[in-house]
Amino acid sequence: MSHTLFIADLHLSPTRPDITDCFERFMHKEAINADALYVLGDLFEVWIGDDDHSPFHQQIKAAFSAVTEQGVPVYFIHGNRDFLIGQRFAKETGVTLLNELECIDLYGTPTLILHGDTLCLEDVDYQAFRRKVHQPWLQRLFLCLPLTWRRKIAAKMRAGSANANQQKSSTIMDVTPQEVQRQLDKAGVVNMIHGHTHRPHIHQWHQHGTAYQRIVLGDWYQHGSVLVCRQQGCDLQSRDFAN
Ligand code: OKV
Ligand code: MN
Repeated sequence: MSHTLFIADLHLSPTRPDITDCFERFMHKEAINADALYVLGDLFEVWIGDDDHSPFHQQIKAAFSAVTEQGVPVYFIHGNRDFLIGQRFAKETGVTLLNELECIDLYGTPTLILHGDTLCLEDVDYQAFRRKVHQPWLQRLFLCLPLTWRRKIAAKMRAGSANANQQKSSTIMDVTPQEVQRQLDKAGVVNMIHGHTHRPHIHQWHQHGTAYQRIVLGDWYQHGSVLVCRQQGCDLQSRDFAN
């Protein structure tokens, strides 16, 4: 019983070798020594199907295989970008896919883990987009298309969304506090870990005399961001790209 690692929002892509290098270093040097690794979504900037076997994807998958083959359990929750990661990816890497909301036992502390996009109810455009692309029939249809078509459709969708996001205020992009409380109360726990908002912080508050904690993971845009949890508690840390 040593420590458990959490990461999210790496947004890995072939255009950012600095992030990829930092991630590979993290996997080979750190994840290998952990009790478990949880990836809470948006590992990839783009995911259009497990059949996309580009050299870049093979390289990232190899990093996961190396860790799982050493006996370290690796768990993955979908983000809003890589929600199409499927059982084929899981089989190729040894990673276990989890549901969008899970309650885990973190050294005796029940903890709710999720990507975090489902907490941002004020971003109504995104919630509508999510409902659409999470329809199983639409996903099956999309995955039947040739990879070249899927690449084109995905690029068009990303270009459209980059435009829309420039207009949105920071409150709209953050979590809805009432939804955080509702999810915790529904699960009957007082601890939550998520990513998505790119605002790393350990929030603590009281409600009706009960102490609550919500840990937000950071993104990997300017440095790596890692949550290290032990029996005694959790620590939000960063990792330099240059090393
Ligand atoms: C991921 C986001 C693009 C946000 C398309 C059905 C449909 C899946 C898809 C295509 C796009 C993921 C898979 C991507 C996230 C965007 C733009 C905005 C806000 C269909 C199922 F509808 F075409 F049939 N996609 N890609 N966005 O490029 O990775 O999260 S993506
Ligand atoms: Mn996200």
